Amino acid sequence: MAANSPKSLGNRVGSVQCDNTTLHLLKANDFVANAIRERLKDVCIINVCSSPGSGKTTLMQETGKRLSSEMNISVLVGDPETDRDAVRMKDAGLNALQIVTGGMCHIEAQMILQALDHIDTEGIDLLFIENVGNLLCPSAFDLGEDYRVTLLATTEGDDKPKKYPRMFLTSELMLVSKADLLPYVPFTVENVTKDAREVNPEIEVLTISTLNGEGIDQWCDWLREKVKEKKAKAANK
Ligand SMILES: Nc1nc2c(ncn2[C@@H]2O[C@H](COP(=O)(O)OP(=O)(O)O)[C@@H](O)[C@H]2O)c(=O)[nH]1
Ligand SMILES: [Mg+2]
Repeated sequence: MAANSPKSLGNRVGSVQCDNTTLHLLKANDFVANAIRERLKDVCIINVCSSPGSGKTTLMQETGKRLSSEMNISVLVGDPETDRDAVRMKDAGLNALQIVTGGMCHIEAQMILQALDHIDTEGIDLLFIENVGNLLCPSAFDLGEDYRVTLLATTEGDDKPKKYPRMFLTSELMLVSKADLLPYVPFTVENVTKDAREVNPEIEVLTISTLNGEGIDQWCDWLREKVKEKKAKAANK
């Protein structure tokens, strides 16, 4: 860090640009991520990210209810401790395996590769990876996914895409979740979409609520399309 660290600034508000010392670790991660892609050539892999509590597990449960009859879905879910989310998803009829990261704030590709040895990958159409709740660290780790989907709940404030730009820059889709709460919170979908697109002009945006069903049909259609595309791509190779 530069000599004029925050301490030397006294109590003044400021910002310090830190050197990135993790690049070599990420190269190793990317190598494993490519091995995952190679192994699951015809499986559509979706890395689902967000802060804790934005509604990832609830969305997986709802998606399972709607799509399990037409495709084979499995979920790998990461949390620092407990298997609570995997239990919730199994109760909803999904094949789910918990990855306990032992306190780590993100999932790394090697954790996915290890987990794959514990699930039957034969015939899977769609593999969800529910990442550890965190808008920062998971953004740096490629898990071999085809798409990264980031939820941002209306209760979190519409200023997050610019504060955590890498998460939104590396996501193909932003789901504005808990839309049922929009009448009660200071959050506008227009502002969050504008900020997210200034970070990543390509990002798609969908507004959803698992409570009242808003946007869930569109979300399921998006998934159907991506699964179809992945299978077509694998068949053409
Ligand atoms: N109002 C509202 N609450 C939701 C919605 N989706 C999830 N929740 C609630 O938000 C809390 C956190 O959800 P969860 O799925 O565990 O979030 P995760 O930590 O991102 O996996 C739970 O109490 C859910 O019932 C939604 O669409 N609307
Ligand atoms: Mg969860």
